Amino acid sequence: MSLTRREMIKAGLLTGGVAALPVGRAIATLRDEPLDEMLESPPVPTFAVPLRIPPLARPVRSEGNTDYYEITQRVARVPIIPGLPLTEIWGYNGITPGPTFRHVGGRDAIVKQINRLPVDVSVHLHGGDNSPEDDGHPLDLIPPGGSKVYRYTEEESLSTIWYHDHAIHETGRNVYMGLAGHFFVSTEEERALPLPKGRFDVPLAIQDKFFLKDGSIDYPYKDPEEHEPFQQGVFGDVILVNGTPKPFFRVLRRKYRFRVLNGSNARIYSLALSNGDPLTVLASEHDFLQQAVQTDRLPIFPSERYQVVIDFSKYRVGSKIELRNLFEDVPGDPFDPDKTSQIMRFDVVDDASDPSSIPADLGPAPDFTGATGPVRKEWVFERNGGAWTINDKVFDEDRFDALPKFNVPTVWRFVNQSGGWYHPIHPHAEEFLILDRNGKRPRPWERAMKDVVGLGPNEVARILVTFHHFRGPYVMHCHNIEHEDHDMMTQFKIV
Ligand SMILES: [Cu+2]
Repeated sequence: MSLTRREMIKAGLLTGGVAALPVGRAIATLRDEPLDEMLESPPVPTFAVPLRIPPLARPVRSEGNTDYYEITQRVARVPIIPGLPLTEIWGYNGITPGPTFRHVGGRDAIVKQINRLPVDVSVHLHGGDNSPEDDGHPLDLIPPGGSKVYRYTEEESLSTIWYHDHAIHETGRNVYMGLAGHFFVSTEEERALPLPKGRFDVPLAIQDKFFLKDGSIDYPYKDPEEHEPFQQGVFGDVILVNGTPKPFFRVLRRKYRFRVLNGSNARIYSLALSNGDPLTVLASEHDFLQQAVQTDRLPIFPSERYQVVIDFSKYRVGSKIELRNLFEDVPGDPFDPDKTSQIMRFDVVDDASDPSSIPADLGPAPDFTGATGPVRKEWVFERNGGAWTINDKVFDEDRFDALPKFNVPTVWRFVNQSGGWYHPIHPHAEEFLILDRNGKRPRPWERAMKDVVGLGPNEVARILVTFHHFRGPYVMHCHNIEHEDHDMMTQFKIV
């Protein structure tokens, strides 16, 4: 009888005592995963489908300071690729991305999640101020036919967050099948700013998937019987924005604010406009930057979010500007970069007046209280004897690897020692400031509160975090979801 991966981890067979792989382009060691020989989506027309904007989540009722929602997770068949049959997705309310929450900070949201899917699920509000019971722990599963009520007591702070599945060892497949949605938290101060609002404040979830000729999404398994996903990360050769493949979006000659989410399992993007003009970044995941920052390339790792403004008043009616991906070499990605270099196109269709503007000073200066304190914990991310490890260990639900103190500013150090691999690291429970990367200041658009830090090859980053919402157990993991599903995940307990 052969042991399953889960049983091997339980038996300790995948931890410790194994020689580390030689440092270098670790991709060469993963040739047992010949994705490129197996997978190729049918041709997908480029810029032929209009961008879909997910509908807003509407409360079923509101009482006092609380909004009540109900979401049903179910199988649906939806048109995705023109010319192909309908595609089966797993969606919140049967759509992907799910409904967008535009939540007023300071109010409570109570969300009943009903599971009508054939699999266990867990819902994580990524970047929310969640108690341990409401955080969507990977083992806090809702079985098929079951439901769970999540209570979100969001403090009044600007947040561009998202909700997605987090079921143990199946998160990659569940998100790839469609279980993801936007969740924005606004503040009174933000609502008073003259930034683009309403239909000019547009969510963009960028994802990549693989499709079969019958229209279905095929989440590839290395070992279908064991539901063993590919360890390197699952990519796709079709880029989707809000569930629409390489869409076009008709814009007016004015400013638009985009909430960009990299909702891909493993793909890193470097966003750029085809005409070379810069993108204006307003905010990280949790805060405005002190001042807007212009960049002609915006790298965005899985699960990172940025608020970006593009001013289309600079372009004549009839202009077509592509949003491109210049990140060509994600380790483990088997696809021709030509297939994944176009994301979407903006078609400038008409004149418009533009009452919006970007204030010269947007956000407060970051609070570095506690930044000079000692490093309280070092976390080393490695590929270790064929397993993804944190401090030489894989996930164990019965183990806590750190006990940070409640409400005490804490410095953690993240070390990527896994050769050529990238790891977007996400501690649950609290946003943080990146203090430095390899001893240098973080990138200009990273200088506000974040909840993911993208570690490049051999990169070392220090973060400053003050856990101040709830005490209790939380997970931290790599947000390359197949790395996470292969147990590059740890637990800490806030005490
Ligand atoms: Cu990783």
